[in-house]
Amino acid sequence: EAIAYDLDAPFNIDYHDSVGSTNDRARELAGAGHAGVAVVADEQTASRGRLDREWVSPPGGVWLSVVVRPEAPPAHAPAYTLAMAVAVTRACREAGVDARIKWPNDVLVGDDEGDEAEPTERGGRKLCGVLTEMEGEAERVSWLVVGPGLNANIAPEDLPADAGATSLLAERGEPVDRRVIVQRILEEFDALTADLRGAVDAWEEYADTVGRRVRVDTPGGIVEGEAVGIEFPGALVVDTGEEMVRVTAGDCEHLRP
Ligand code: BT5
Repeated sequence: EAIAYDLDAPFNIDYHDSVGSTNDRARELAGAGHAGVAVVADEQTASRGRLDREWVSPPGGVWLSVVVRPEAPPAHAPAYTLAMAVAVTRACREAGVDARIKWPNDVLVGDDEGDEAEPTERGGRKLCGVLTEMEGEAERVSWLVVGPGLNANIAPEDLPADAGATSLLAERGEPVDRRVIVQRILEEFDALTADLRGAVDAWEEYADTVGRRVRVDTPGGIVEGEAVGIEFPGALVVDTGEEMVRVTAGDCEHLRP
C-alpha cells in the first residue's frame, strides 16, 4: 500500500520510496535550516541503530525521522527519545498490539517469562528502536533528529532472525495502514514534547523495565540491580543493593528475579 505523502500531521512529510537512512536525510534537512519536518521511507538501504549497529529496513516498515528545534539544552535530548517511544507504543496499541517499553528506547511485545532456561535478555520481541542524534551548543541544541524504526508490514522471514525481532504484521496477522500509524506517531510526539516532564511520566506508565532486575552495560561499566524508576530527562534509577545509581546511557538486559 502507499504510505505517507499528504497526511494531516503536525509535520511536513518528506517521503522516499527508498533512501539510505531517514536519519541521514533528516540531518541534511536540519543542517539546511529546516524544522518541523518528518522524513518517511518505505525502505532504507543504509540505516543505523545506536552505536553504528546495523538496522534491517526492508520495504513495509515505518522508517521515520523527525527534525525538531526545541529551546532545550542537549541534556534534555533523552526525553525526546522517551517521548518517541511513548508515541510509537500508543500507535501500536491503537493497532491492537500490546506494546511495552524497555529502557531506554526499545518498543517490545510479549516476554519470555515462560521460558525457564534463559534470562529475559531481550525482555520480549522487538518491534521498534529509536535513534536520536543532535547538534548544538552547551546551552541549547541547534537541532534534534529523532528516528524510530517500526517493523510494520514486514513478514517475519524478512526480519533479523537472531535479534528477537517481530512486526505489527506478525503480531496481528494482517497489515496495518501505515499512514494511520505515521500520523498517530507524529501527533502523539508533537503533543508529548510540548510537556517533556509529562512525557517521561507517560514513559513510566508503559515501561516494562521498572520493577525488574536489570543488568545495564554502560560506558562506565556494568550496573546490576533493581530498576526502581525513571528520572527526568531519562535516567534509569537502579538500586544495586548498596546505592542508587542513575544510568543515562547503555544497553539494558532484563534479568530473572
Ligand atoms: C535501535 O538501535 O534500536 C535504534 C534503531 C533506529 C532505526 C531507525 S529507522 C529510521 C531511522 N533511520 C535510521 O538510519 N535509523 C533510525 P539498537 O538499540 O542499537 O538496536 C540495534 C540492534 O537491533 C541490532 O544490532 C540488531 O540486533 C537488532 N535489529 C536490527 N534490525 C532490526 C529490526 N528491523 N527489528 C528489530 N531488531 C533489529
